[in-house]
Amino acid sequence: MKLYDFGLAPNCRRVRFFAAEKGIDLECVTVDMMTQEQLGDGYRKVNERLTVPMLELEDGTKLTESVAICRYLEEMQPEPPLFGSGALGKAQVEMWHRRVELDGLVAAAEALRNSAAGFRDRALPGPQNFEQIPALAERGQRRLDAFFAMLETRLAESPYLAGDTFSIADILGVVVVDFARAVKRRIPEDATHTARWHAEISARPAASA
Ligand SMILES: N[C@@H](CCC(=O)N[C@@H](CS)C(=O)NCC(=O)O)C(=O)O
Repeated sequence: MKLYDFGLAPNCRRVRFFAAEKGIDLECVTVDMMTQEQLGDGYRKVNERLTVPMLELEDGTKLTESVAICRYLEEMQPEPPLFGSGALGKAQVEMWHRRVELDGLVAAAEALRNSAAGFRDRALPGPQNFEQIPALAERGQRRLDAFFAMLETRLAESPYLAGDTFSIADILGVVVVDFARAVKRRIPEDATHTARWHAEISARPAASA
Protein backbone atom coordinates (compact mmCIF):
# COMPACT_ATOMS: atom_id res chain seq x y z
CA MET A 1 0.00 0.00 0.00
CA LYS A 2 1.23 3.43 -0.95
CA LEU A 3 0.68 6.47 1.26
CA TYR A 4 0.87 9.88 -0.41
CA ASP A 5 2.27 11.83 2.45
CA PHE A 6 3.96 14.97 3.71
CA GLY A 7 6.06 14.70 6.86
CA LEU A 8 4.93 17.88 8.61
CA ALA A 9 1.23 17.60 7.80
CA PRO A 10 -0.78 16.60 10.88
CA ASN A 11 -3.30 14.42 9.07
CA CYS A 12 -0.44 12.48 7.48
CA ARG A 13 1.29 12.05 10.83
CA ARG A 14 -1.95 10.72 12.32
CA VAL A 15 -2.01 7.96 9.66
CA ARG A 16 1.72 7.12 9.89
CA PHE A 17 1.55 6.95 13.71
CA PHE A 18 -1.57 4.77 13.55
CA ALA A 19 -0.11 2.37 10.96
CA ALA A 20 3.15 2.07 12.91
CA GLU A 21 1.25 1.19 16.10
CA LYS A 22 -0.25 -1.72 14.17
CA GLY A 23 3.04 -2.76 12.63
CA ILE A 24 1.75 -2.01 9.12
CA ASP A 25 4.41 -0.97 6.61
CA LEU A 26 3.32 1.72 4.18
CA GLU A 27 5.34 2.83 1.20
CA CYS A 28 5.42 6.61 1.64
CA VAL A 29 5.46 8.86 -1.41
CA THR A 30 6.29 12.43 -0.42
CA VAL A 31 4.12 15.20 -1.86
CA ASP A 32 6.09 18.32 -0.98
CA MET A 33 3.67 20.89 0.38
CA MET A 34 6.54 23.36 0.83
CA THR A 35 6.72 23.68 -2.97
CA GLN A 36 2.94 23.26 -3.40
CA GLU A 37 3.47 19.97 -5.21
CA GLN A 38 -0.06 18.99 -4.10
CA LEU A 39 -1.45 21.68 -6.42
CA GLY A 40 0.57 20.67 -9.49
CA ASP A 41 -0.66 18.73 -12.52
CA GLY A 42 1.19 15.57 -11.48
CA TYR A 43 -0.59 15.20 -8.16
CA ARG A 44 -3.89 16.47 -9.59
CA LYS A 45 -3.93 13.33 -11.75
CA VAL A 46 -3.40 11.19 -8.65
CA ASN A 47 -5.90 12.93 -6.35
CA GLU A 48 -8.33 15.55 -7.64
CA ARG A 49 -8.98 16.70 -4.06
CA LEU A 50 -5.33 17.88 -3.94
CA THR A 51 -4.92 16.72 -0.34
CA VAL A 52 -2.71 14.37 1.59
CA PRO A 53 -2.83 11.80 3.05
CA MET A 54 -4.10 9.47 0.37
CA LEU A 55 -3.78 5.70 0.53
CA GLU A 56 -3.54 3.75 -2.71
CA LEU A 57 -4.32 0.06 -2.37
CA GLU A 58 -2.68 -2.74 -4.38
CA ASP A 59 -5.67 -2.83 -6.78
CA GLY A 60 -5.44 0.92 -7.40
CA THR A 61 -8.33 1.90 -5.11
CA LYS A 62 -7.71 5.32 -3.58
CA LEU A 63 -8.74 6.36 -0.10
CA THR A 64 -8.59 9.94 1.08
CA GLU A 65 -9.57 11.23 4.56
CA SER A 66 -7.22 10.25 7.33
CA VAL A 67 -9.95 8.74 9.52
CA ALA A 68 -11.24 6.60 6.64
CA ILE A 69 -7.68 5.38 6.04
CA CYS A 70 -7.22 4.55 9.72
CA ARG A 71 -10.54 2.73 9.85
CA TYR A 72 -9.51 0.64 6.84
CA LEU A 73 -6.23 -0.26 8.53
CA GLU A 74 -8.11 -1.14 11.75
CA GLU A 75 -10.31 -3.60 9.83
CA MET A 76 -7.34 -5.11 8.02
CA GLN A 77 -5.27 -5.44 11.18
CA PRO A 78 -7.59 -5.39 14.23
CA GLU A 79 -4.81 -5.74 16.83
CA PRO A 80 -4.20 -3.68 18.81
CA PRO A 81 -7.65 -2.07 18.63
CA LEU A 82 -7.14 1.68 18.36
CA PHE A 83 -10.77 2.68 17.80
CA GLY A 84 -11.80 1.10 21.12
CA SER A 85 -13.51 -2.14 22.08
CA GLY A 86 -17.15 -2.86 22.91
CA ALA A 87 -20.08 -0.51 22.46
CA LEU A 88 -19.12 1.97 25.16
CA GLY A 89 -15.38 1.79 24.54
CA LYS A 90 -15.83 2.51 20.83
CA ALA A 91 -18.20 5.40 21.57
CA GLN A 92 -15.73 6.92 24.02
CA VAL A 93 -12.87 6.75 21.54
CA GLU A 94 -15.09 8.30 18.87
CA MET A 95 -16.16 11.07 21.24
CA TRP A 96 -12.60 12.01 22.25
CA HIS A 97 -11.19 11.66 18.76
CA ARG A 98 -13.91 14.02 17.46
CA ARG A 99 -13.32 16.49 20.28
CA VAL A 100 -9.60 16.58 19.58
CA GLU A 101 -10.22 16.97 15.87
CA LEU A 102 -12.88 19.68 16.09
CA ASP A 103 -11.57 21.63 19.07
CA GLY A 104 -7.83 21.09 18.59
CA LEU A 105 -6.86 20.26 15.02
CA VAL A 106 -9.36 22.62 13.44
CA ALA A 107 -8.40 25.42 15.87
CA ALA A 108 -4.67 25.03 15.15
CA ALA A 109 -5.27 24.84 11.39
CA GLU A 110 -7.47 27.94 11.57
CA ALA A 111 -4.75 29.82 13.48
CA LEU A 112 -1.97 28.78 11.09
CA ARG A 113 -3.69 28.90 7.74
CA ASN A 114 -5.21 32.32 8.35
CA SER A 115 -1.92 33.91 9.38
CA ALA A 116 1.12 32.27 7.73
CA ALA A 117 2.44 33.82 4.51
CA GLY A 118 2.84 30.37 2.97
CA PHE A 119 -0.94 29.87 3.12
CA ARG A 120 -1.85 33.16 1.46
CA ASP A 121 -5.05 32.48 -0.52
CA ARG A 122 -4.84 28.89 0.69
CA ALA A 123 -6.70 29.26 3.99
CA LEU A 124 -8.43 25.95 3.32
CA PRO A 125 -7.02 22.86 1.60
CA GLY A 126 -8.51 21.56 -1.63
CA PRO A 127 -8.98 22.63 -5.24
CA GLN A 128 -10.58 26.00 -4.47
CA ASN A 129 -8.59 28.98 -3.19
CA PHE A 130 -9.86 30.81 -0.12
CA GLU A 131 -8.51 34.07 1.28
CA GLN A 132 -7.09 34.36 4.78
CA ILE A 133 -9.30 35.91 7.44
CA PRO A 134 -7.06 37.30 10.22
CA ALA A 135 -9.91 37.23 12.75
CA LEU A 136 -10.07 33.45 12.32
CA ALA A 137 -6.36 33.19 13.17
CA GLU A 138 -6.98 35.11 16.37
CA ARG A 139 -10.04 33.02 17.17
CA GLY A 140 -8.05 29.85 16.50
CA GLN A 141 -5.56 30.93 19.15
CA ARG A 142 -8.36 31.41 21.68
CA ARG A 143 -9.83 28.05 20.74
CA LEU A 144 -6.43 26.51 21.41
CA ASP A 145 -6.55 27.96 24.95
CA ALA A 146 -9.81 26.11 25.45
CA PHE A 147 -8.36 22.95 23.88
CA PHE A 148 -5.35 22.89 26.21
CA ALA A 149 -7.68 23.46 29.18
CA MET A 150 -9.88 20.57 28.05
CA LEU A 151 -6.87 18.26 27.74
CA GLU A 152 -5.64 19.10 31.22
CA THR A 153 -9.04 18.57 32.85
CA ARG A 154 -9.51 15.23 31.12
CA LEU A 155 -5.98 13.94 31.75
CA ALA A 156 -6.23 14.83 35.44
CA GLU A 157 -8.93 12.18 35.74
CA SER A 158 -7.88 9.64 33.12
CA PRO A 159 -4.55 8.12 31.99
CA TYR A 160 -5.56 8.34 28.33
CA LEU A 161 -8.11 10.55 26.62
CA ALA A 162 -10.72 7.85 26.09
CA GLY A 163 -10.11 6.08 29.41
CA ASP A 164 -7.68 3.41 30.53
CA THR A 165 -6.52 2.37 27.06
CA PHE A 166 -4.35 4.11 24.47
CA SER A 167 -6.33 4.93 21.30
CA ILE A 168 -6.44 7.01 18.14
CA ALA A 169 -7.70 9.89 20.30
CA ASP A 170 -4.28 9.99 22.02
CA ILE A 171 -2.50 9.71 18.68
CA LEU A 172 -4.34 12.73 17.33
CA GLY A 173 -4.01 14.55 20.65
CA VAL A 174 -0.22 14.38 20.54
CA VAL A 175 -0.18 15.21 16.82
CA VAL A 176 -2.23 18.35 17.53
CA VAL A 177 -0.13 19.42 20.53
CA ASP A 178 3.01 19.14 18.37
CA PHE A 179 1.36 20.85 15.38
CA ALA A 180 0.29 23.77 17.61
CA ARG A 181 3.99 24.71 17.91
CA ALA A 182 3.65 26.08 14.37
CA VAL A 183 1.48 28.84 15.89
CA LYS A 184 3.78 29.16 18.92
CA ARG A 185 1.56 27.24 21.29
CA ARG A 186 2.98 24.81 23.81
CA ILE A 187 1.57 22.84 26.71
CA PRO A 188 0.98 25.42 29.49
CA GLU A 189 3.64 25.26 32.25
CA ASP A 190 1.11 24.28 34.91
CA ALA A 191 -0.54 21.57 32.79
CA THR A 192 1.29 18.72 34.52
CA HIS A 193 -1.17 15.99 33.52
CA THR A 194 -0.96 16.95 29.85
CA ALA A 195 2.84 17.02 30.07
CA ARG A 196 2.90 13.53 31.63
CA TRP A 197 0.60 12.13 28.93
CA HIS A 198 2.47 13.89 26.10
CA ALA A 199 5.86 12.61 27.28
CA GLU A 200 4.57 9.05 27.63
CA ILE A 201 2.96 8.92 24.21
CA SER A 202 5.83 10.71 22.46
CA ALA A 203 8.16 7.98 23.76
CA ARG A 204 6.28 5.27 21.85
CA PRO A 205 8.38 4.21 18.82
CA ALA A 206 5.41 4.80 16.49
CA ALA A 207 5.31 8.47 17.48
CA SER A 208 8.30 9.17 15.27
CA ALA A 209 6.90 7.33 12.23
N1 LIG B 1 -10.07 15.85 6.26
C1 LIG B 1 -8.85 15.51 5.55
C2 LIG B 1 -7.98 16.73 5.55
C3 LIG B 1 -6.76 16.57 4.69
C4 LIG B 1 -5.93 17.82 4.71
O1 LIG B 1 -6.41 18.92 4.97
N2 LIG B 1 -4.66 17.63 4.43
C5 LIG B 1 -3.77 18.75 4.36
C6 LIG B 1 -2.45 18.39 5.03
S1 LIG B 1 -2.72 18.01 6.77
C7 LIG B 1 -3.53 19.08 2.91
O2 LIG B 1 -3.60 18.19 2.08
N3 LIG B 1 -3.29 20.32 2.57
C8 LIG B 1 -3.09 20.70 1.22
C9 LIG B 1 -3.08 22.18 1.04
O3 LIG B 1 -2.98 22.89 2.04
O4 LIG B 1 -3.14 22.62 -0.10
C10 LIG B 1 -8.18 14.31 6.22
O5 LIG B 1 -8.47 14.05 7.40
O6 LIG B 1 -7.37 13.62 5.59
